[in-house]
Amino acid sequence: MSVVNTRDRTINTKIVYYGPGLGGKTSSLASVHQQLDPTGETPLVRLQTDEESTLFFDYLPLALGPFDGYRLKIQAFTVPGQVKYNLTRRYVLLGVDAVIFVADSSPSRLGDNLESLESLRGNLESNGIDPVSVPLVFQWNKRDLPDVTPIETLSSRLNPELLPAFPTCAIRDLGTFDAFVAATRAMVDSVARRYHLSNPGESLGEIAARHLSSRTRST
Ligand SMILES: Nc1nc2c(ncn2[C@@H]2O[C@H](COP(=O)(O)OP(=O)(O)OP(=O)(O)O)[C@@H](O)[C@H]2O)c(=O)[nH]1
Ligand SMILES: [Mg+2]
Repeated sequence: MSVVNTRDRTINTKIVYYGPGLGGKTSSLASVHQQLDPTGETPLVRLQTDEESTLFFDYLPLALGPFDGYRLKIQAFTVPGQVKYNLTRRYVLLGVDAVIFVADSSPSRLGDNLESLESLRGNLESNGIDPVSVPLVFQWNKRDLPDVTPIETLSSRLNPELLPAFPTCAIRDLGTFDAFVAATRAMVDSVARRYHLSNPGESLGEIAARHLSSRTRST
């Protein structure tokens, strides 16, 4: 759950990458990190990996602003996608403010994507969070593979509500940053509504999205 510190005007938030094992969550966060911080000033922390798979989580802290008098801190995490690590996933989801669901576009993984999305809803509910209240953004990852599930199919099976969705190729930095900006925008708007932080004209989410985008243009 986000915390707004009105004394030092800091908004603390948490974004979690969720999705089936080996779908590209770690690669997506690494891609965003690479685009925001090419020199690696703030390292991406990878807690325990086994070959490629995440066994605990990855973690990247980000600080933005000040804008409209506020500093925005984002803690970005990935969960381990392997089915057996559900308790860890539930733990990493504690206090989440927005989720980026990384779906694997390989046709053979459609069922795993569906199962993972179901587990996301179940884990949020177990943590006392109404899944509908958490901003959700989709990545249709691995679009570079020769054989992929059509986007219309992914969309109708996983995203019938037509939430923001981005075709991505995490290993080539395609689409990952746009997905992260969309999640940040929706998250900051949602936090602003919850804490009654208003801004005349442009929404705080829009301003945060603009600040994020300018971070990559200037580097
Ligand atoms: N072709 C292709 N391969 C990708 C893409 N994104 C990730 N991969 C590869 O898929 C494998 C798994 O990627 P990870 O980012 O580790 O996947 P993950 O979702 O973090 O996996 P877990 O930690 O087990 O949940 C790696 O070999 C990546 O290089 C992509 O867009 N295209
Ligand atoms: Mg991983």
